[in-house]
Amino acid sequence: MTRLSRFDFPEGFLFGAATAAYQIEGTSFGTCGPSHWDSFAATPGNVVRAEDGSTACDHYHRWPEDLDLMAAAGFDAYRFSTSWPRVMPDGVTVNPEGMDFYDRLVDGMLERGLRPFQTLYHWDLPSALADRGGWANRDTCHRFADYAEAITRRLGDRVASIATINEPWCVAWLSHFLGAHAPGLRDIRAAARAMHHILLAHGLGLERLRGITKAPLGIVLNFDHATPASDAPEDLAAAARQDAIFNRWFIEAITRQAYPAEAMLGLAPHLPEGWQEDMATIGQPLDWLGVNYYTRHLHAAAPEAPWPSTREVPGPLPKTQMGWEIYPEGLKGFLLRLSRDYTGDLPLYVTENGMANADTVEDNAVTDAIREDFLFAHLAATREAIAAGANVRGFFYWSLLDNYEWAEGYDKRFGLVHVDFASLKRTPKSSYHALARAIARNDREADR
Ligand code: IFM
Repeated sequence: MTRLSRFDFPEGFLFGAATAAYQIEGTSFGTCGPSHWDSFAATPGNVVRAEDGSTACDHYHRWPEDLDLMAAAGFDAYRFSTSWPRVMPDGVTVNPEGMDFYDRLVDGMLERGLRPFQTLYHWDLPSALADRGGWANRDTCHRFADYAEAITRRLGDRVASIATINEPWCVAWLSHFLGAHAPGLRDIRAAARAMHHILLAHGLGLERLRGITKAPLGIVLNFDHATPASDAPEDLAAAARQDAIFNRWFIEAITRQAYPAEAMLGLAPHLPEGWQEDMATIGQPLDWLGVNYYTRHLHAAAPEAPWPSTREVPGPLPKTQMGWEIYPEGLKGFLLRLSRDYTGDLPLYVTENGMANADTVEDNAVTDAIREDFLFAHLAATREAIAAGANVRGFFYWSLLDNYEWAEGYDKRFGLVHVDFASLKRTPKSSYHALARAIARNDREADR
């Protein structure tokens, strides 16, 4: 496979890696408040071995080493998230220790020439707000705007970019309808409310931040190619329903101030009263859009099941440790579809793309050739999308480090850098070195 380099991308294209607070920091350090992920993980059956984020990668103490790894690889930017319960342990009251931590972290990035790409909400909802109904409760949207304002008043003069929410589909559907993530509900009414409220939180957050920071503001959506399991009309319709729920709901609300009819068929009866009046807030202009892409799924009709009456069918392609099919064409497809149908010239960033693999350390090294192939195939897909007209400005690999993979605990390794969760030792994998060579600005750097 051809291995692209920095010079195959437009001038100024940013290469980075991404992480999220709960997955790496260690919530037992630095007076971080409890979040719904702590209680979800403590409930038997939710998370592999009931693992949680209390230690994670101990990035709270080891961040200088982690940022050094980013800088040594030649990355331009680091996508991280700030933890709401660290900044406001009870969801509303500012914790100076939490603020100071992010202050040091952002300064640490700038000292190393890394542009800070901040995400405000990457799933760690303070327990105090979860207790009051979490994302099913409209009030949480206003509390989010307060948190967004407080942290931005502290960091907004230095961060290069702010995303309000990471992957609203996961926050809402995966967590309130499929029950796979905190709070683990399987309730269509709560799901419909969360589908709307998470977008309202985004809109209220944007409103608050305009004027207090010059950082470009956006949101990070995830997309999963909905492939019909067959050419049968019922399967085509099933895939279209899944596409509407997963891939169209959020982007259409943001860019068209409307929800797709195929999804409204099941969700409209459960939306909060007066939802229409929020659509202008939700659809405020963005400065950029983040695109997270991993895989595709095959969908078939399941007429015996309640709406959306679909089931997943295993696909034939090679799979990652997550069991996700490797399908780089989907990334190119989404970048072009988004540009064509929704975003036009708005800057797009691939804010997450990566794979889990059962990596092991041998002789102090990790060879993950399969991840190298995955990475370069998705970089090639990104470049093809750019050549076909998509305005893509950067690519962030998920993740810098092996980390807490939510309901999968620490089993699934997505990192460019291996983490031994007993000793917390970091070992850069061959994919880290391959990417560092690809993005080196000159030969001397490449030889490092
Ligand atoms: O680990 C997650 C991340 O938190 C959000 N996007 C997908 C990743 C892999 O599942």
